[in-house]
Amino acid sequence: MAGDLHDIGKNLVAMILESGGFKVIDLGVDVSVEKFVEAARQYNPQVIGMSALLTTTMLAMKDTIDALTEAGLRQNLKVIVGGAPLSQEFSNQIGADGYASDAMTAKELCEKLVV
Ligand code: B12
Repeated sequence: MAGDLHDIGKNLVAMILESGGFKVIDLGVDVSVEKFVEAARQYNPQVIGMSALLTTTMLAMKDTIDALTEAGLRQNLKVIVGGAPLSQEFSNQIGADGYASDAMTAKELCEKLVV
């Protein structure tokens, strides 16, 4: 997320997803709302995953989901979120399609969401 430089968890999730056969496009760290929207347009992904380790940066997740909806990109797109300060409850509150607390569960979640 914007302002967040933590990437160890994000990298683990990407690695486990790739090992599970998913093609992963890693946008890196400190990813702005605009960059997520631009990437959704460019790559037309089935799932977007957002990772936040700071309580301040997790707030940008809702802004990103709202911006994706406003851009008309939300219909066939699942949004999943994760990171140490998050919870299923927070995921529900911001209108995400799923939350996972670790990389293996993130892979299982993606498998469920893309069928
Ligand atoms: C390592 C670390 C750092 C490293 C990061 C190195 C790197 N390349 O990532 C460094 C030293 C750079 C760092 C910097 C800072 N950090 Co730091 N950091 C940590 C620490 C100790 C561990 C994080 C970590 O890597 N965990 C291991 C990984 C494997 O776990 P994870 O990230 O949670 O990921 C797993 C799951 O959450 C999930 N997951 C993660 N992402 C996603 C995404 C999706 C879609 C899904 C489904 C699942 C998922 O799967 C992952 C794998 O199992 C945490 C403490 C903690 N308990 O989390 C503090 C912590 C996150 N940091 C903190 C802080 C405050 C900072 C700094 C602001 C410190 C400072 N004053 O400079 C800066 C911020 C820099 C920035 N702008 O981002 C605080 C945040 C507090 C808060 N309330 O927000 C914490 C909680 C420490 C603390 N107790 O104070 N940090």
